[in-house]
Amino acid sequence: MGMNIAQKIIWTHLVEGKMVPGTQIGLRIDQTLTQDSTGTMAYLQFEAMGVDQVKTKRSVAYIDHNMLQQGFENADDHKYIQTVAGKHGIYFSRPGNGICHQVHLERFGIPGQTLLGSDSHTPTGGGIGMLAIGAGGLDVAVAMGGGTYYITMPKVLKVNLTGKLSPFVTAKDVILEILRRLSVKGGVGRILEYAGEGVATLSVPERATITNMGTELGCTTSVFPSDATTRAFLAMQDRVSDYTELLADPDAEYDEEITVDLSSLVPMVALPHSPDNVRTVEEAAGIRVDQVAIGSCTNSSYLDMMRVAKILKGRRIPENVSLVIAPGSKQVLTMLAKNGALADMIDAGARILESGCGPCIGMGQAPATNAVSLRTINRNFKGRCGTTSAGVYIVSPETAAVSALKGVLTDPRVMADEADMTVEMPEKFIINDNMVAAPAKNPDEVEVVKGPNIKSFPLNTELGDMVTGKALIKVGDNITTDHIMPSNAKLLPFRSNIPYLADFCLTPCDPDFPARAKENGGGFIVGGENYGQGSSREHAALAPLQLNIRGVIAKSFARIHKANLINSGILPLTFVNPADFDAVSEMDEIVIENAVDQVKSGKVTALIGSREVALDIELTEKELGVLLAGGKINFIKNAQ
Ligand code: MIC
Ligand code: SF4
Repeated sequence: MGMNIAQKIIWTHLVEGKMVPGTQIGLRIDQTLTQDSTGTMAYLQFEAMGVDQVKTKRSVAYIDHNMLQQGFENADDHKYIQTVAGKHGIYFSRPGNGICHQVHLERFGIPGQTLLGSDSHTPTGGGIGMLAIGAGGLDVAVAMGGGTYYITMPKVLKVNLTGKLSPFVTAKDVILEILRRLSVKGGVGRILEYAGEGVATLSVPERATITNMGTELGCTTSVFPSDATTRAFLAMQDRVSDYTELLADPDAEYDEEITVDLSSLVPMVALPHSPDNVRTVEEAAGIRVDQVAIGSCTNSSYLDMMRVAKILKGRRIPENVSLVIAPGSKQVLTMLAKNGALADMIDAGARILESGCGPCIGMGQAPATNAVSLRTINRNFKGRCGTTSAGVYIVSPETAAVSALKGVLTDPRVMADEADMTVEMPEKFIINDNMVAAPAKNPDEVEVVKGPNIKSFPLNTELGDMVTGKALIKVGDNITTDHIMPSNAKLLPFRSNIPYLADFCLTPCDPDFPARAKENGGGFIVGGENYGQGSSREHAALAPLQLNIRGVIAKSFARIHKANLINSGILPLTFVNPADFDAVSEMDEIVIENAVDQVKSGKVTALIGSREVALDIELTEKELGVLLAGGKINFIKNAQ
């Protein structure tokens, strides 16, 4: 029987297990990436493992998130990452070089290879046929040390693309349509593999937009074939030698299949406050727009920026709209500067930001009170932009640019006759890697610099037989990591300081949670479906650990967050009967007796208040070992 692309890459990297969905597999990791907001923790953990030089084919440390430097903290973190990278064989992409996913696609990604990144949008690499997976920093640290990466073998969902996109309908609209159909938890336990005649009509940046935002479906990753279009893209990057063809076999089988007809799609928008709250732009048109932000790892490629420039050229942004644009990489920015497109943007009234995540993660450009902000980003969780009362709408760059000009949310097809949208990909991109520092030739001479804001991370202890505590908070469905460990310009500088961050844990849900957790000496969190969706930040597990959280009892978990809880030794328990969730009240006493044996058996009975409640704990063999040891660091230490 033939194989699909996901199976082919898994098969060539399989270290342990069989490719049976739902069972544990171990993968060899070729490449890793980190960014600064998760990177400091990943490198502290890497250092704790005592490995001298990375064992991967290529590891890159990017600085792209914590770019505002209002104090010494971010700058200190950059220095730490630069020195630790240089010492251990890791390439260092300097601040200003661009957003990790965009730069990795341009300069480092290789079809057919595996990439593990400490950022949930690592699947961007699927746009050139990589098996690119987001994970917590500790898992990435282990992979840098040559360790196997364990996951549950996902199902492969074939997304059959037919037809061709119409003018002003974009890759962003494709993924918004899929989110509309499948929801933010529709991808859990799945890899989305794109196939069909429509694939050839999409360029690499367009494919990367789709795989990037596949993350919002909760899937393990998304992947496109590596074909003539991929080859041409790599040639433009002077990297044709990195190309290998990677196609599904004609008789490949898939676990599931959906079809998306590109020809019938129209511009789409995700309304506040969830990426799956999708409507057509036509349905939502007319909403007043205060701010428009174009950029982020989803939509900041040369192609995106050129289309925006074409729309803006010779026109003017009205005075009640603020338009900010952040090109995704130094390469993109340089190209725009040289071909005049940047001048067209500036001329129209756009504010140009440096190449980085910027507004997407609330690092500046927080909108005004009650403002409407149109953004080309991938997630619009409440408060993520820095202003809780603002409504963030997710759209394509075309919809964003046209709406910026009109001052209201507008279907970009109204400009079909006015703007010529033909954008040719360049024959060669401008290549200048002078913002990437190669690892040190003499690692022994590199001194790793740690500023005063870098604090050690909390460590759990091995699982005891009696686990008790109160239900300190009860939250609803789809709680994001932005709720659990908020990120914004005020908090991101403390990503290396868990004790400080812990005081903000779950505060968007309940400002008193950290104080209550401290007063009670820790306890449990109770959640609904898809608890922990969103980011890969392990801070969403480490901050609860700092507050002595022993377990999270939820209806279901998002993949990366569950792995991060396990890595921190926190029990991820699920209700056997979801109705039991309703019966739990905040401050109920929870008692799990005989915890070690119960956890080993996968079935846990807990006394919650006065009721016995049946819980599941679904763990692979490896995860069980990690949890019993009190987290991955302890597990690794015990094995040494
Ligand atoms: C995000 O988009 O939420 C982030 C910030 O890039 C995170 C990483 C982080 O929290 O540092 C992600 O997607 O993993
Ligand atoms: Fe950066 Fe936003 Fe992409 Fe996260 S989603 S990596 S914050 S641009």
